[in-house]
Amino acid sequence: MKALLLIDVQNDFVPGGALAVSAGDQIIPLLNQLQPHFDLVVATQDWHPANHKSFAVNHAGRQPFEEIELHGLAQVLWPAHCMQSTPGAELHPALHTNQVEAIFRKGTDPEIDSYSGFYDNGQRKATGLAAYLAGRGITSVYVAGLAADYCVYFTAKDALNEGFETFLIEDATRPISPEGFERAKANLENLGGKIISSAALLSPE
Ligand code: VGL
Ligand code: ZN
Repeated sequence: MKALLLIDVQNDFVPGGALAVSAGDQIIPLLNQLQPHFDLVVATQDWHPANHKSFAVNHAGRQPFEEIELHGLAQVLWPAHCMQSTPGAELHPALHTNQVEAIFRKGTDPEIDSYSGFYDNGQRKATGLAAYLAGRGITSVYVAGLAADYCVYFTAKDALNEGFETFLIEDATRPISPEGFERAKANLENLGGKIISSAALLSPE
């Protein structure tokens, strides 16, 4: 059984949003087209409290995109984004959600960031996504959404660790940094992940 994971397709990650990914909105029609090809569709939602420590504004004298150490982990400081119950945190209105059976929220603990849909960045707490997928009989996971070099990448990495056959749909994602995405793809392939194009799923065999 195959699951499509739609990662953080939220208003703040598209042009005009607080942490806009260049052309991030352009993948949404493809995400909609892909959904009927899967047994299960799940979404994640970055969902931060206003005092989240990944926000530069919560560190005196720090600017967005600086890197610090936070409780022993490297942390990029971000512009405040995806704050709980704000319009920026909502799933993008163009994303079809009728087939989305569950939404996993992450990044709720103010002390630790959470790029992956499976675990926080310190792998301390699980979101329950792995158990949910296993419970639904899923053996293959296809990852798409935003951003390619952060939440999509870390979700795919954890999916591999959790024993799922893992695919990253390269044209159904967009990166914050293109160089970062090139490194991420190479890492995933080294770990046994597969980088594919949506054409492999959409065109009849
Ligand atoms: C993300 C940075 C901070 C993402 C979330 O969805 O890729 N990136 N929070
Ligand atoms: Zn975030």
